[in-house]
Amino acid sequence: MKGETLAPTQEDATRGQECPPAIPAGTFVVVPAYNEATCIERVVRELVRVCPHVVVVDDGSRDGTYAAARRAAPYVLQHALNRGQGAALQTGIEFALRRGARYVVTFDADGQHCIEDIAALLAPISSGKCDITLGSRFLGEAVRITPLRKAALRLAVLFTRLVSRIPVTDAHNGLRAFSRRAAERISITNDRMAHASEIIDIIRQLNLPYGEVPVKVEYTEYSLKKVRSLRGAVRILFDYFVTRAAT
Ligand SMILES: Nc1nc2c(ncn2[C@@H]2O[C@H](COP(=O)(O)OP(=O)(O)O)[C@@H](O)[C@H]2O)c(=O)[nH]1
Ligand SMILES: [Mg+2]
Repeated sequence: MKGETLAPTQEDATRGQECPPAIPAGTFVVVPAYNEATCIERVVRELVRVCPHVVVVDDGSRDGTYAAARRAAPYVLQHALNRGQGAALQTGIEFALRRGARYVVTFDADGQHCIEDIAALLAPISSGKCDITLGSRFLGEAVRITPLRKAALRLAVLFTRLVSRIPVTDAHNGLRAFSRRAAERISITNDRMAHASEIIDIIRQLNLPYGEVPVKVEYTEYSLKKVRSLRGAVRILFDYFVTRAAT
C-alpha cells in the first residue's frame, strides 16, 4: 500500500472516449443528497456534461430533492427514510457496480466540489497506479475557511492518523474515486458521517493502494450554513467507535 500525492500525467489526461474531457468510459458518479432541493439540479446538470452515468441517492429528503434530481439525473434512487451519508453512498456504489461500473466517484450534492477535479482523481486509478484516490483540500492552494473550522478538520485528520495509522491530510472529504475492484471490496457499514474514517480503516485492513489528490472545496454561503456543530462531531466519533467495536 502506498499513499502519495498524485498528479495526472498527459497520457492519463487523454484516456477515455465515452465522457470527455478525460473521464474514462465506465465511470459512475454517485451523489448522496439530503435536503438539497435548491442545488441538486444544477450540480447534476454540470456533472452529466462530463459523465453520463450520474446516480443520485436521495436519502429520505423532506424537501423537493427527489423531484429536482429526476429532472437532471439519469439515475435517481431513494431511501424511504433518512439513513445518513454512509448508507446513501453504499446504496449508490452497489447500484453502480450492478450497472457494470469500472470506476466509481463519490461527489457531494451541495456544490462544494469542483467537476474539474474528477479527472485528476481518476487518472492514477485508470493508469493502474492505485485503487482509491482521496480528495484533499489541504494539498493544493491554501483553503479559505474560518480558523475554527480549519482546527476541527485538522483534529479529524490527527484522529484518523492516530487511529487508522494512515497518513491522510484530509479525513472528511466527500470527493473520492474507486476502481471497480476497490468498490467491490469496500462495504460501508457506518450509515452516518463516520463512514469517512471507516473507508480509511478499510484501506489499511485490505492493504489497498491509495493516493491523495489535491482538490478544491468551494465554501458557498449555502454549504457553510450546514457546517456541523460540536454535537455533530461528537456523534461522528461515537458512531465510529461503535462500528469499530462491531467489526
Ligand atoms: N448531513 C447529511 N448529509 C447527507 C445525509 N445523507 C446524504 N447526505 C449528503 O452527503 C453530502 C455531505 O453532507 P454535508 O452535510 O454537506 O457534509 P460536509 O460537507 O462533509 O460537512 C451532501 O451531498 C449531503 O446532501 C444525511 O443524512 N445527513
Ligand atoms: Mg458539504
